Amino acid sequence: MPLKLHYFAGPGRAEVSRLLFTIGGIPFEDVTYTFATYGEFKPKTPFGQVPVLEFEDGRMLAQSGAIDRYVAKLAGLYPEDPKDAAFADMVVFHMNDFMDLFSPTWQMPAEEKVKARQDILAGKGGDKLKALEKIIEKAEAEGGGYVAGGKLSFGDVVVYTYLSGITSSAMDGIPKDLLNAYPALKAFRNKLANHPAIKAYYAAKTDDSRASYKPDP
Ligand SMILES: N[C@@H](CCC(=O)N[C@@H](CS)C(=O)NCC(=O)O)C(=O)O
Repeated sequence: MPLKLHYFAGPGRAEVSRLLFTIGGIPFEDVTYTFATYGEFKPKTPFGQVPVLEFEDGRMLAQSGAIDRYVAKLAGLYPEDPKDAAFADMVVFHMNDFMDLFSPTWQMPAEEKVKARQDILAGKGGDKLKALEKIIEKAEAEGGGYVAGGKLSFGDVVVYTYLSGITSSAMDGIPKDLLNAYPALKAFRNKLANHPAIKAYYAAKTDDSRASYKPDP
């Protein structure tokens, strides 16, 4: 029985785990909900939220950070060296901080949302992308092109997923060419998008929400 990953159909907070399973060649069941069907599953989850990873014995693991790290370990994508793991985590927490800046915008009316997101990118959000770009430039120059341990890890997959998601159709108000202002981030995202397993995964996806996850044209 494969592990079951429960979430909505869009990328959201389950996409990193989906990719880690895919890159690791680990079969899993991608159980997806609509807002209409989710209501029945919600009470079965530990915190009334998804994503949730369901084990063979029925136990449910919640919190995307815990699920991602567990799946990364299964897939051999969580660095074994504690220092490398800490540097991968550092980048992941930075990406979480970046996305958290946008949390208050989700419930805003359309016009206010667009303005708020543009303001974030002109301020703290842009600062965080610039800081990330320095890390990626250093990784390319000295770290074998990856954020930790000189090889692909869960940290890289998180950076790729968030950089792809920020310019997706789900993020109104963010210019779709945002990464043109951050050439190292653009090149890094495109490198990951061309990883054979990632590329094949998105080649099979036709939904609008995943168009920005594909390789650059
Ligand atoms: N910290 C949690 C947050 C989970 C979360 O906010 N899930 C949202 C979807 S992205 C959810 O379940 N919303 C529906 C609900 O709360 O009933 C995680 O990272 O897993």
